[in-house]
Amino acid sequence: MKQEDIDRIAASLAELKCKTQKEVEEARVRLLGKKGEITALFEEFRNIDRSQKAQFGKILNELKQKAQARIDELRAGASSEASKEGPQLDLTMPGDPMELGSRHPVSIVRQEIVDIFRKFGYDVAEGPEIEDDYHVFEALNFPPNHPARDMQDTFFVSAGHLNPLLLRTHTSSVQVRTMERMPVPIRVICPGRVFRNEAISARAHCIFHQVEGLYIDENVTFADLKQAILLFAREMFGPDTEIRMRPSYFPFTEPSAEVDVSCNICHGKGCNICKGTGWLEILGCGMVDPNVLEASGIDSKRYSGFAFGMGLERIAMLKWRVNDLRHYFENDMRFLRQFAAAPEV
Ligand code: 2U9
Repeated sequence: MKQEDIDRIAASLAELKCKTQKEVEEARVRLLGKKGEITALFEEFRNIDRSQKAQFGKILNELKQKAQARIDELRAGASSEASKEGPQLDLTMPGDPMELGSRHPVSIVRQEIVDIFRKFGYDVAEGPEIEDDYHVFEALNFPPNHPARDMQDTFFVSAGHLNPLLLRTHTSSVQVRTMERMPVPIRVICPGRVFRNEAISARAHCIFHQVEGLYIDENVTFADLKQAILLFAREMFGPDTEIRMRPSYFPFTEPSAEVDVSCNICHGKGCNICKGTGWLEILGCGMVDPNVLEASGIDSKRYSGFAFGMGLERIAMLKWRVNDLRHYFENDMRFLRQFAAAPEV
């Protein structure tokens, strides 16, 4: 190792000039890269006599630090010199477009349903997702040992006392709270998230969304219910839509029905969406059980009402022919981007 080599490199550092970032990088490689001049001196250093190690070690480390500092200095200068040479940034170029998000299919369907019922004169009400047993079950005429009250079906937040807290299994609790607070006549729809202790599959999820509706007044009949559902179905699925009602059972309505709409894909001929029947199930409904009215302080001799409920994921599946419910919860951009045509307003 020769002192003059070290001196030569040290002197060259002061002389070193670079205009562009590329030149700085080349200089760095020439000096400090794997095969650089300073790196080579460190290789040589390994073989020098022990007696000289302390002296050369110090000199070499200083040289390396100086070289690094000079490179850093040149790098900072190169960018400003480059901008002096001419504009690197063309301010007349169009900016990067802001990426717009898109509405989730469940939100799109919820908004459509809410808009339809708003037009019919319904108000929108919301309520807590963590509810008590009274508003989810007791006030809705669920018997004490109904299976929905079981741990297998409902997520409990606190158990063991008279009125445990739980995650609501339907938005009916919001209608109960509306009945407690608002005077009759009541016309309300309640969109919201609900929770059921179910195994996740293509057709079921432990979280999903509902819109439920309630109409209470004097002389409300099953004919009013049928007409309201028919008008809704025609607004939602097209003016040629027909409905049919099948008898059903819910603790909170009597009589109760499940409603199918005519399949707007095959128009009754039978396809794989309607499984060859020509009908698609979209909601459940019924006349509010007098016990439910009375539980919330409404005189069931004077007033009657109807109620209905639908699952939004199911309606969105029919609308866009989605075959697996899990797509709605996985936030896969390839799925969500397909609904980008309708930005949130
Ligand atoms: C009150 C009184 C009655 C709401 C109703 C249904 C029928 C129904 C299901 C549809 C699919 C739930 O999402 S789903 O699993 N709902 O079939 N819901 S009547 O009845 C009420 C609600 C509140 C005070």
